[in-house]
Amino acid sequence: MKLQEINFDGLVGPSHNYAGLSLGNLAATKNAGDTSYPRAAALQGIAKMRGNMDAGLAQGFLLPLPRPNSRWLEALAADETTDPGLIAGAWSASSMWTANAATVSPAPDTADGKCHLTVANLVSMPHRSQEWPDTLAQLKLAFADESTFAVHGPVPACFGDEGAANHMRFADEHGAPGLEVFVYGRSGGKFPARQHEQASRIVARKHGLDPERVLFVEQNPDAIAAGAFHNDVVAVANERVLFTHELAFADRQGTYDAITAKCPGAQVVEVPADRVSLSEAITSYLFNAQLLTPPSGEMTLVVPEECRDSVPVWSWLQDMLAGNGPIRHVKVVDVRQSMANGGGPACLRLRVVADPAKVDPRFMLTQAKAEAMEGVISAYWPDQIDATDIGNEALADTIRAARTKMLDLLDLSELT
Ligand code: SUG
Repeated sequence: MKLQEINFDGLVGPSHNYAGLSLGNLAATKNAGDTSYPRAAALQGIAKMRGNMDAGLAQGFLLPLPRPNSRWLEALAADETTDPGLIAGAWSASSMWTANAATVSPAPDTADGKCHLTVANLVSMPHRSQEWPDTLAQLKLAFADESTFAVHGPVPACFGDEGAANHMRFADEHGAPGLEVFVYGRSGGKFPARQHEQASRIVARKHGLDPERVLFVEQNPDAIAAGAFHNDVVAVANERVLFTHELAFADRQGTYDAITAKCPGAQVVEVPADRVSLSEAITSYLFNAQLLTPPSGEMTLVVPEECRDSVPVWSWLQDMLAGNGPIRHVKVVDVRQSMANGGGPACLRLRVVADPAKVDPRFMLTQAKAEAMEGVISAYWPDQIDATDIGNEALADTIRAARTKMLDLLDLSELT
């Protein structure tokens, strides 16, 4: 059995819109009320997936959830007097950011030798708290092989859990036993700390991780206050490499020391604050990059276009490439529609280390399937959504019909 890293990207849903629902996510609040372009957004996402497949990497996807979410509107007893922010929540396409779908512990790390996934409860943001039941249904389908996978329900709602966005894994190679690092925030700052320490500890216990190969690390409160609402906005790991902003963790040196003690050979690529400020890191999403090992073995950082637009970030990246560090290539992708809601290349994917043959093939991407999906998107995804369109019944029908067409194409109508 060959374990590989498979990236499951969230297909951007036909209801993609900018409603400014996430306090502490500066891009989302800044762009509140702007016109969104769901068709372009979904095509940008597919292009990113295609690029990673071209590089020889295994690629999967997860589908948009039913939106507007009638079950959620019913639970809110929504009517014409209801706060528009709540109605917009029912329309949110936020499940596209699959880094928040679940936390994943690959088989080499767990006591029973299965790959464990715990769906994230996402309780910190009302519009995201409605995601988990439909996400769980999808995970149970994609990872139905019970001899390989164990899919868990969410941790208790009193502890916010935002999934893999606050989880890093270090290993000599993806299929080897790893060190799992859970990053949590402490509340009390001006923005919500979305990952609770207890949620991380519960996930680690449920997954049967060896306490000797787990770390719980606090996020720097200054990073949360600057807009790093998830740790993956300021740090990303791949195999033995940690690519991080200097100010990502509350105890910078203590965190690096603990990682290198438990994962000898770990390398820290740190970007100093005097080269790239926290604010520049958050606007450019330098760290919300995919750090990938293609078959060539040359580690590649997949960054959003916004990094090339930033003089300090681009110049730091050029200096990094000119040196002899472990990250050998930088690839730029256009995910501007997602970025405007605070979701970069890394937010859009959930990493699962597993044998691709054990995954339900309906969730695995091929170039031919990508082309067919692009056809459905081009024909049925709305071109644009203005703030005033949210709540419009005719548009709701268009959105539902578009999703149904995609489920039909992929033979996944049981997700209706
Ligand atoms: O939860 N944005 C998402 C972005 C998630 C990014 N994910 C990671 N960093 N892994 C969020 O804040 C905006 C939706 C709106 O405002 O309409 C939103 O939910």
